[in-house]
Amino acid sequence: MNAKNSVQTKPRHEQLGLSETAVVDMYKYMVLARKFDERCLLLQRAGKINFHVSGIGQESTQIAAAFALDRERDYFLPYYRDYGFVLSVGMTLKELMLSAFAKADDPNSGGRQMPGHFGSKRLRIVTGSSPVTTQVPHAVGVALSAKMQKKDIVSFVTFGEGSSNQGDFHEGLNFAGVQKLPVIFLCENNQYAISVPIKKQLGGKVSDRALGYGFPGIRVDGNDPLEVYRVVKEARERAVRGEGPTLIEAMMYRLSPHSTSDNDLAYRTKEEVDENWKKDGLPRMKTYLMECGLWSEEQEAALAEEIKQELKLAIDEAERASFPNPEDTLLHVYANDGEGQ
Ligand SMILES: Cc1ncc(C[n+]2csc(CCOP(=O)(O)OP(=O)(O)O)c2C)c(N)n1
Ligand SMILES: [Mg+2]
Repeated sequence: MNAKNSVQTKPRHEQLGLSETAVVDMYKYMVLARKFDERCLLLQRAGKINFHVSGIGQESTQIAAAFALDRERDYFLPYYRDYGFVLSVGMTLKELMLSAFAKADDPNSGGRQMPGHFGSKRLRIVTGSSPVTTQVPHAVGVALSAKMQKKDIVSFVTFGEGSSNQGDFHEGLNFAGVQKLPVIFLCENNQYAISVPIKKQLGGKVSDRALGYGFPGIRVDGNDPLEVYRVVKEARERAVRGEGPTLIEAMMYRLSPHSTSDNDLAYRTKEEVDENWKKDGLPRMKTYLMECGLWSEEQEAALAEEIKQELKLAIDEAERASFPNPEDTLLHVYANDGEGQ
């Protein structure tokens, strides 16, 4: 990612129609998501929260995608590593911490699902479930509804490359292709499905599968937020023009273990992980912004301090909040008054 292709040309974000504020905001969300994630790993090790599934290494794609969508109107079906995405569409640190601490006021599930199982009526984040890939046909259903109601919105769904081998993926993509639905399928290919490396998961490219369903499939460097932004923006424009779905495969690397219950060095080497840290999108974006004169070390330090304070506040509030009542266990499981509020 170079700031300028040549002396004469405009910086890349300007070529893409991104304002200076927007491109700086993208980076701020990248740092916010990273710091949130690192803190959750520490909170889990300290015994304060039970479990965390990290999105470290995937933030560049998640945040760029959010910026390319209509964050006020589109529908979102993110998966469990998408902290960067949900923060970018308006979920607050406090809401995420209430979820991490499994508290009653967690807007995602009232503290009843694992953290990372996002859901927010306010933010049009459709609630997800633990069986991977179920969100894909759900997203297709949302897109069908948008088409029937002639709304110029899209449904956006993410999933891992391991999940792209589930039947739900193929059924969802086929139906979306037949009906030319306004849906964007984003595969966050982090090269592992728990302990199974990409070589043992896929004989070809995930993006090539789109051909069989009759719509474009694009592979992109997931550590290059401006490129991801470009591709998702184009996919959105196609979708609202009525030209149907797009499958995007963003290449990245899962820099953390699968979850806090996993020891990744049982199946991959430290050298391999270290090698992939060199491709991390965060320092790349920082360098880009500095080359454009939009960012400085002073701003970096101020941002880090600001996030530290915000995290402290969110953690204090989440720690003090109440756990769900045991008698509310079946709330939202069976139909009852007041559901879906
Ligand atoms: C249907 C189903 N099968 C298995 C699992 C257990 N499981 C949870 S995450 C995961 C790996 C998914 O890999 P991938 O789709 O590449 O996503 P990643 O975790 O790498 O982001 C598996 C097998 C599950 N949750 N649901
Ligand atoms: Mg994966």
